[in-house]
Amino acid sequence: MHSPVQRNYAARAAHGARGAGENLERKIKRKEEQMKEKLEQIRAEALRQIASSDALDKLNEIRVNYLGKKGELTAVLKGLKDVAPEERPKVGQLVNETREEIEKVLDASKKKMERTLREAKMKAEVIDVTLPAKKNNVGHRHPNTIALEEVERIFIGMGYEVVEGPEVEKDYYNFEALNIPDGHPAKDEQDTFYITGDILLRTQTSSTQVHEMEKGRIPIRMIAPGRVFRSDEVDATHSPSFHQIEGLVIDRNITFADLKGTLAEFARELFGEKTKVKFRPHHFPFTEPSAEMDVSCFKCGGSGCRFCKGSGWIEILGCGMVHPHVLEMSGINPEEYTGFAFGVGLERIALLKYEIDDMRLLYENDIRFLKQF
Ligand code: 2NL
Repeated sequence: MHSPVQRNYAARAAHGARGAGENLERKIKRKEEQMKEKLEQIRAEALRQIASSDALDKLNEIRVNYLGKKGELTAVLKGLKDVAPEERPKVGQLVNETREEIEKVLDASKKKMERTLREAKMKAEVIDVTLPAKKNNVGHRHPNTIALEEVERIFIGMGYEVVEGPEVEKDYYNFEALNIPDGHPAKDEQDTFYITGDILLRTQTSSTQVHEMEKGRIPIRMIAPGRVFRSDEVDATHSPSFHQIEGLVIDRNITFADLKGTLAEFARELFGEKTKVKFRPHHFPFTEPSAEMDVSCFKCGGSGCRFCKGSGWIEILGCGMVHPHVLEMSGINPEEYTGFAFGVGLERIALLKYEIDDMRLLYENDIRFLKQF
């Protein structure tokens, strides 16, 4: 079907050879020339813009401006209706050729730009595998941990079990079951962190041992290491949270000689085989008799030095025979069984063993400090 306009052209062309038609023919010819010129302009301008664009967005913008639905070439195609029908295929082909050329140059330009970008990116991200590696800062066991593992190793070697228990305890397990009744000076409420009236943060790990005694599986040979809490001001030898290792042995015929032999062996393994021990009478509510054990100074061998403050001895732990009342409260018959117990501060062992003069260093976790042990 011919559109009305096309029919018009056809009619004019038919009369082309005659007088009136000649003018029209020239007009149409000129239109064709104009379009060719226009196309050449578009081509030149597009290629110029492509050549001078330096970003992918710009190329895309050019593509839309020239080749898009509302672009320059589409506009030219719309003008085709004013071209003589027999010239239209030629002009149409010219439009297509122009489109193809712009497209080709655009694609080539895009590829080149992408390659340049990729190369720049790879260059920027290049990894020099010959560079020396960054030093990996590996952690280090804490002096407390080293000391604890040493103590555990010694007691495990003597047939002891390591038992851990809760840090939050009932008043009963921390105090009463250990023969420390209300009003006893050892149960100073100022020194204990209470959570409620009868729930507290344990002040010693004996509570774990009371739980074991209640189970009634005898003999018992155990150590109970763990964190304990006391409302102390921080200084070189105190902290509100520190660690304790308690030990407990219960069986038939356990005597003070067993206590002495065991703890002397412990001291020799921990501080060296030449280490001597001595026991001084003491008092704890939960043991009877009670004692404190000193070890001969492992620095001077006992002759007296700065380390042992000239005495030749260093206080190391508290101990004693488990009080009959303590056994009884946990359901153990004191007529049938006896036992000994001891308690030692883990930080104290670490400070002594590694000659650290301030407990606060143990809690700062400065890797430069920790690495020395
Ligand atoms: C110290 C003293 C000690 C105990 C802890 C204990 C536990 C039970 C029964 C009897 Cl279940 N006694 N523990 C005994 C004597 C001393 O610790 O000065 N610790 C740092």
